[in-house]
Amino acid sequence: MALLNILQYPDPRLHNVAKPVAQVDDRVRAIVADLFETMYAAKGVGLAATQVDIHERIIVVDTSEQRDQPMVLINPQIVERSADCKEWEEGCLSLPGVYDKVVRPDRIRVRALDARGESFEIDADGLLAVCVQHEMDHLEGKVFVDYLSSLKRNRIKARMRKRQRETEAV
Ligand code: K1U
Ligand code: ZN
Repeated sequence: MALLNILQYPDPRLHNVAKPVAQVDDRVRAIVADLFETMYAAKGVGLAATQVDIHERIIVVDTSEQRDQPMVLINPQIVERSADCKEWEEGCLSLPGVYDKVVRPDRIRVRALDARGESFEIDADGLLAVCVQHEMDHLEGKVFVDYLSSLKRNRIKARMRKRQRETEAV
């Protein structure tokens, strides 16, 4: 297992569109193990392969309080979404310290492959629904700040670039 580097916004690689996984094999399971290790170490509730510069459709989530309900979704697809939407304050491990409100469907049904390559479906609401949609956006090259106004996004971009310059100078 390995702790992977999380790309920081505005790294252009965060906008790559991930490719479907053709076969769930030991190579993919090794990526999944590294994603979980990286997500738990960073104290996140989710992580997409895109965020660690792997452009394949793999996400991991664990929204449980005890941090004991790991879930892997390979080639996830939303097969149903509720008409009613909800606003949540989102964060992202690729934008530490940045939080803002995003409106998304309140409930979703997702179909995906598990780590054995078997298809399953889940109904998600609350934080799990928000997190799965946020991670699926990463696979499309979309970051939550893309939902904000260009004024807000440009301010965030400038703040992140300044922070990166300061880190590099140390
Ligand atoms: O970077 C990521 O994609 C992970 C991200 C997932 C997420 C959290 C909350 C709303 C939407 C998406 C995080 O884990 S952010 C950091 C975090 O630990 C957290 C933030 C809010 C609630 C719970 C946890
Ligand atoms: Zn994120």
